[in-house]
Parts: sequence; C-alpha cells; structure tokens
Amino acid sequence: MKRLNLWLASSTILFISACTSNPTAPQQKANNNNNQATHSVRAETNLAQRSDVANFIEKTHNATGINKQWLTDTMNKSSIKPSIVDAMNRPAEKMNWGRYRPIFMTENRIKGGVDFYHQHKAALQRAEAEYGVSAAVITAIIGVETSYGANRGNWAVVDALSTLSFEYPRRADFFSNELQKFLVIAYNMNRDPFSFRGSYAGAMGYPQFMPSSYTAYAVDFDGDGIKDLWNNPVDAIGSVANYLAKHGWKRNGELIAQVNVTNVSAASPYFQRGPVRPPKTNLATLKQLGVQTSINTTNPVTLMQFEVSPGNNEYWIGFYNFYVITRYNHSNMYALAVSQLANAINERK
Ligand SMILES: [Ca+2]
Repeated sequence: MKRLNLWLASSTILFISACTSNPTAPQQKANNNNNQATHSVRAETNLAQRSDVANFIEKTHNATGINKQWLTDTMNKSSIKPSIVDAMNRPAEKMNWGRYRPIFMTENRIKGGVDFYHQHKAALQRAEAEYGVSAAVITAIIGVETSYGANRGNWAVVDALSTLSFEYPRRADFFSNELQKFLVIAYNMNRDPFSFRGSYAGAMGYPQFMPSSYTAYAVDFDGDGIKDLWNNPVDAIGSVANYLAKHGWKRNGELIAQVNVTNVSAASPYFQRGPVRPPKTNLATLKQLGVQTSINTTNPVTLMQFEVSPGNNEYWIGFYNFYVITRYNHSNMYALAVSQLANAINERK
C-alpha cells in the first residue's frame, strides 16, 4: 500500500503535466472494416446506456470521427472499477526525501538499470545522439516508472479511464480527455481496446505515458511502423528521449549538484517553493549567502531543500535539465531520484 500511495502522490503531478502538454492532431483514421471484430470476449456492462456515457460517445464521435457503433460497443463492455476510485480517494502519504529515496535507490534498481543499459545500449546511444538526452536519464526514468518494464500495470486501460471519467468527478474533465485520446489510439491501431494494459490511472507501458502524452510524444524508434510503448523497450527509449527533448532538454547540460548551506536563514528566501519553475538564480548570488560548492557556472540554478529527517536536510542545486525531468512528473523528489539513479547507473555501467 505504501508503494501505491507513493505512486499516487507523484502521479497527481504527472496528470497535471499531461494536461498541459500539447497533443498533436489525432492520427489519420484507420480503415475500420475489421474494428468490430477485434473486441475481445467480454461481458456486456451496458455502460453506454448511461446518459453521461452516451454524451461522451457523441462528443468523441464528433471530435474524432471514430465509428459510433465501435465506440458504443467499446463502452458497453467497459467496466467501472470501484477499487480504482477508492485508491484515488485514499490520501497520499506525506513523504520526505529520507523515506522517498530508499524506495528507488536500491541495489536491485541500480543493477537493473545497468543491465537494461547494456541490453539496450544501441538504442540508448542512438537516442542520446539523436535527441541529445542522457542515456542514463532515459534508463533511470524507465527504472523509476516501471522497474525497467517489470511493473507496467495490469488494468485494462479503457476500464481505468472509463472509471475515472465517469465515477471520479474531481478529475472527470482530465480523464475523459485521456479516454478519448486512448480510444483514438486503439481505433487507429485497429486493436482490441481491451488488450491495452496500464496502471489504474491509465498510464501505459514501459514509460507510463498517459494517452495524451503518447499522442504527442511517442515515436516508432525501431522503425517497424508501430509506436509500441506497451511491449517494445526500444520505442519506449526513443519516446522518453523525445518527451524530454520536446520539453527543452539541453544536450550536455548539467543536472544536479549537492551543496553545503552554511547559513540557512540567509539562503532560505531562495529555496524552491510551490510549483516547480525553470531555474533563475545566479550561483554567485547564492555563494555570497553562504552556499558552498566547487562548481563555477553562470547557468541559472534552483536551490532546493530536502528533508531527510526532521531537522536534518540536504541541499541541492538543480540546473535546467533537472527542471526538464520535472516536466515528466512535477515533483522535485521524483526528479532527484531519477537524477541520482542515473548517476549511479552511469558510474557502474
Ligand atoms: Ca516500433
């Protein structure tokens, strides 16, 4: 349960990220001759008879041109999952860095990252060359998201998104947009919509992309004609690199550094608070206030305080690429875990 709550805490932020992403236009409609035959054998739930679901079908048909009967058949087999609503309503556990870090910085996860790096070295190096994004950071993101594909989630994506669209009013607008995007993906791939698996919040595949992120940022990195983030780690590698590149990743840019803060009250006004924003502080200014580091740069930084235990803090500066990682998940602790895991993988690979 701890893992679940942690995931929730970070995923809330991921959703916001996906919300503000800039999805590309829906792909060209596929020939739908076979689509009705691709539904799996599933009990009828008759969900489409609900007026809100019928409205959604109408709206989706008008917005995307997807065959209405296909939409109706799909929704009529989609299942509301009360346990997903329960999980969303469970308060997220308040967690400091001292508890967050050991969840991700484990021997298994570091070793898994080194193995993943060697297994997919060619794709990772190609992604680094094409997109300029660090191969170790790509690996670490996939490691934090799904333990390198081991935990991709086992909910039918359409059930998860239907549940959250129609039984979770607080985020209904967000999730019904994701459901619509997902239906476009399944329809265009001419695949059984119930064959796609993901987390209970609808995040999909190795990199846990929400459908809107898939639409905007997924790439076919092995050139087989399919953007398969569910089962193809090579496509996942290219897609994570593309996601970070499109959010402004700087080739060979700095990431993070731990610093000493000798005068906490003097430095405190510069601690990052509230929503994460691009770095804007001059390091020389911080040094005058007692922030100690051997780094010399004119690149702007963000000064961050992380609580290890009550009264015991670590201080880090984040550079622009650290900020870019927070576009994947708007949490400084997430980005710090990814950065440290990436460094650990880099050291051992
Ligand atoms: Ca592919």
